[in-house]
Amino acid sequence: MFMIPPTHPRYRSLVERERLVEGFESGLVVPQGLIAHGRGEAFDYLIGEETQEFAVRAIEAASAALLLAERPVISVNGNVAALVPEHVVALSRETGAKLEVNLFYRSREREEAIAAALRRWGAEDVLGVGEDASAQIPELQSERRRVSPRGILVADVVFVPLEDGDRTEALRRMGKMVITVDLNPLSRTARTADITIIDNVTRALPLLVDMVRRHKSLGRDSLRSILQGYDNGRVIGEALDHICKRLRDISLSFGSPNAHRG
Ligand code: PTJ
Repeated sequence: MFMIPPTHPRYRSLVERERLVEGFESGLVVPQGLIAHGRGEAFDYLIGEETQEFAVRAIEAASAALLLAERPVISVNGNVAALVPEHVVALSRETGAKLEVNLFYRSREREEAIAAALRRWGAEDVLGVGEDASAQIPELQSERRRVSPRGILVADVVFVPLEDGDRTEALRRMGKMVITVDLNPLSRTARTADITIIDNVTRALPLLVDMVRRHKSLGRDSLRSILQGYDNGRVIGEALDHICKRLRDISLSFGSPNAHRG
């Protein structure tokens, strides 16, 4: 990995880039994944590169949903395998959710490389590799339609960090609850999912694992009331308000005469 000095003001962000470049060189990440990360970085910049209150509330709801689920599945793509493999494996262990490889740019080599990356962090069963991805999500044309009959096909709750809108819509049409992590509150996935964690996956995943550990001592009724009190539309609205307010404050600090308006 290219050596980034820990004192660099953008250390965290630069290390993430290095992890993705390494993931690209080792066959986990596609070039398109690097572009997708760049879009995420731009939104992270607007959000302030810190986990905000609206994301914490979505993390609480996601934790409750995963613990209440009967057949939860975590869908893993190349970027997620490069950035947070240890945390998806920990989340799977804490919630009992199955891990399934699901790729937009699917190839057998990438499926196996991603499964191996998860196994290095202690994953045992990784679904969605080779013939295991033998079932199909109806009405979906992309490679993401291929799923495991033991995993996503029969799941009641599917966690799909960094997803594309088509599959989110298709999974919802199948009656599944969809949880996502997406820095872009305007993306189709963000707007379609049941629970949208608007945060960087590198910050959100460790927080989600901690939340699940804390929530495990709660009864099912308490978890249900967390979920029932959650409003995803409101969370997206708050994320957009937060970005607007931040931009107005910054604009004001530069002396914009119009910044106080709106
Ligand atoms: O590994 P594959 O073949 O499944 O392909 C994975 C990518 C990510 C390339 C594929 O799913 C894709 O093209 O995704 P999109 O449609 O570009 O959507 C990715 C979304 O994730 C965008 O809305 C980005 O803003 C967001 N995003 C990117 N990096 C992060 C992120 N959200 C949270 N944390 C990030 N680090």
